[in-house]
Amino acid sequence: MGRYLGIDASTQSLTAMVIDTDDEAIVADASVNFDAHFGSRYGVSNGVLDMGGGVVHSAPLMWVEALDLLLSRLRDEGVELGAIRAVAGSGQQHGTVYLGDSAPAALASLSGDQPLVGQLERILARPTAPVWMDTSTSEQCRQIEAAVGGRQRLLELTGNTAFERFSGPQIRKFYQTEPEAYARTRHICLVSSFMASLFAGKVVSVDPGDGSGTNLMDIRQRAWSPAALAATAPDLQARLAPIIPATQAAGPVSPYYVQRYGFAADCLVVPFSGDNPCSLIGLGLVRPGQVALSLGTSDTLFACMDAPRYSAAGEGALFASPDDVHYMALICFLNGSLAREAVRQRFGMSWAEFGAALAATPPGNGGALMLPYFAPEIVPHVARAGVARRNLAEDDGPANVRAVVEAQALSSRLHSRWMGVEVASLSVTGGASANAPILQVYADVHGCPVHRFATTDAAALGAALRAWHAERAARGQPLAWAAAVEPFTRPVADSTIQPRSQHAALYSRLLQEYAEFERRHLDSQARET
Ligand code: XUL
Repeated sequence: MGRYLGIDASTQSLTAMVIDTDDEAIVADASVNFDAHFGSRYGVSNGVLDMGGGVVHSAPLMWVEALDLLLSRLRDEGVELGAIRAVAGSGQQHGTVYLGDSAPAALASLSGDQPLVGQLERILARPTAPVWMDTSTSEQCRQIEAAVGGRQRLLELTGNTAFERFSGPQIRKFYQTEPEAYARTRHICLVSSFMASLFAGKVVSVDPGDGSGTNLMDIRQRAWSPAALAATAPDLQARLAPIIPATQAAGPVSPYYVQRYGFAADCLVVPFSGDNPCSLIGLGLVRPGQVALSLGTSDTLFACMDAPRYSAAGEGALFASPDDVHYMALICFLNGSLAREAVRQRFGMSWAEFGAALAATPPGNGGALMLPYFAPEIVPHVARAGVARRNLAEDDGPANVRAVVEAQALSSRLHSRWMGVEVASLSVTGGASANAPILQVYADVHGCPVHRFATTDAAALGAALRAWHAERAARGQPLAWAAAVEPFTRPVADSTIQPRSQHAALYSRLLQEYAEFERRHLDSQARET
């Protein structure tokens, strides 16, 4: 029986998923919501502590407590934890956890008689951990970019310009504002490597997937970059264990899990990675050209790339894939369902009527175009909300429906060009993916088949699949990535929508027109500021 555990340490909850690779099925899952269980004790709301002024932290000891609660739930539900051969995990990206001198010994001597929290409450050199929602590090971002030789240099070196939410700027701010606590810090973990360390009973290194979200990793070498480390804080190298391959097990679980929960002594711990890199695997994107689009409040595009290409215009983030070979692009379009919903509500339509309006209007919309900035946009960067229309009457419901969806599909093609990826297939997830006419527009605009993909937690699934892949390699029976992901990432049956080749030329032309319309709009906004 091949059973593997994936843990997803996200912002608001800690989730476990157990897969059975013989049955090709998810056989158990459980989740602990931080607010519900620990909100009053740790003072968190939506899993975080909003300290004002853009400072947003969370509480590592809360995650420690949540881990015991999660595992006891699985055990009490009768999940046979002894059958699990390996565990891997996914963590919210970018957050940093600061451990003091006592951490290695405390982790190594965990006793199964007591819960984790009492045994680990003194290991932190800083009680709270800044997370990805922290926006208070703009100054540090500019300083790091300047110190490595400029924005472009940091981009070439690490794959990303300095982002407020990334780990390097967080570390620099800690060093600048709390130099004594920084001096007392022995190890800096990411959320992912901290959770892996709890399982392994020793400090587990960061993997390249999450390492690439730090502004500290040389994206080509998949190793810490001495120049980026030096630009961030003194003696940082000594506080970061070397980056390790994501596909190599870090060792067996700590005896704690054997004694307390009945794990097998030889159950392996595989390095945890970031939630987005794990989702790449959980969405089945292991070949260059495979792209997924999650249609949520915002639309997020994930792509597997063969080389570390980056967007000079800041149109997305570049991470290493935890398959240890490829790279991933992550692009967030803020006006996703937000914009579709605004149009639907404006014309009082149900989603079925929205789909019908789309199906009843012609591809290309008779030349009508919309720039759907119902809220400020991330990609392309639009600072102020404002919808622009061309040849489009504001009160024409069906034409506005087509215009918003075509704009989103065209924008996703236009602003993913930097990936240099020939999009071979598009897997669409999220609420709006149930709407076939929306998928038809994406198929026609991208000129590739679009599949509907049902997923509950791609990050936890990706983690479980990574556990399987690494355990097979450790046993000398390596498994190709495509074979590992295939049984768990099949598209919804009969959901594939083919592009209609008769519209290819129309959409190539429309793409140019849309790009021009957008460029003029952005230029005029820039002139106004
Ligand atoms: C990605 C990012 C978020 C976090 C939280 O860069 O900041 O997606 O990973 O989930």
